[in-house]
Amino acid sequence: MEAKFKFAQDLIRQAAVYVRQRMTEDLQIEQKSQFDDLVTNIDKDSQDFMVEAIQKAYPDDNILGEESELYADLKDGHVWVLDPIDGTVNFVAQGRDFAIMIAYYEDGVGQFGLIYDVVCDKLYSGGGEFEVSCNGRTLSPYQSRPLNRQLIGANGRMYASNYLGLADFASKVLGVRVLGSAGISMSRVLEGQLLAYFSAISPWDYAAASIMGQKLGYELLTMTGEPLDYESRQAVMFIPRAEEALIKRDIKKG
Ligand code: 2AM
Ligand code: CA
Repeated sequence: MEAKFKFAQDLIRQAAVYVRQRMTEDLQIEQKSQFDDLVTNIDKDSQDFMVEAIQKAYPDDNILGEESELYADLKDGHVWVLDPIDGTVNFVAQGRDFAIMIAYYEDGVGQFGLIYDVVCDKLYSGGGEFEVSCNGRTLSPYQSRPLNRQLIGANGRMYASNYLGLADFASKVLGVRVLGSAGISMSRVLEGQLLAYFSAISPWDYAAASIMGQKLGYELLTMTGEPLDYESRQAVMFIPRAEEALIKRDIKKG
């Protein structure tokens, strides 16, 4: 696994160099499911770049990627889960606060995850048999603090509509941050800077953070408290296991 983990770290750094080099080009922007669900030519090219490298190095492995027809079942053997740009709206509108993400599974068991904050040059990686670190600095497991001394991250629309009582819960914490990238938000949770993250996201948006979080005392559940299906887009919460009962008391069952 060591060699694969090293391969993934090298690959994500190369993909970041590739994206950074091309960021100044005129982007070709397309709308997917709705006006705020975007994809650019760089999302697609960055995914192709990673797919090509994985297929060359590991021809028998499967791929689940956001921007192509490569939709392997996450439980089907050796599977690479790719999000070539997480936070595409940030990428397009701000040129910052977007991430590249890779997760690797064997028979449905997460082996390691990587989140690369491209503009800040911060690589979060680890999980499974590997320590979770950011640019070589080991991250500590969650340490409990009072809720009213912590921030949460959330999807702006879900917060604004008080989805399942999210805004009510948010009134008990120090504040809400809407960062626009699931990967960057969840990396802040892993750092202990955000207590939790609430959003409606897909496997490629949460796989890497979920694997790393397991190691540091976090878990990813649907907002109604069930395990995820690892297939569709779902309303999820990425929370410390130690605060699960407290959070579930406030986030209402659907
Ligand atoms: P993406 O940029 O890879 O699509 C924005 O709130 C966060 O939610 C981003 O991490 C975004 O990932 C994710 N997201 C998932 N599905 C989305 C959708 N249909 N529309 C907008 N953002 C989506
Ligand atoms: Ca994406």
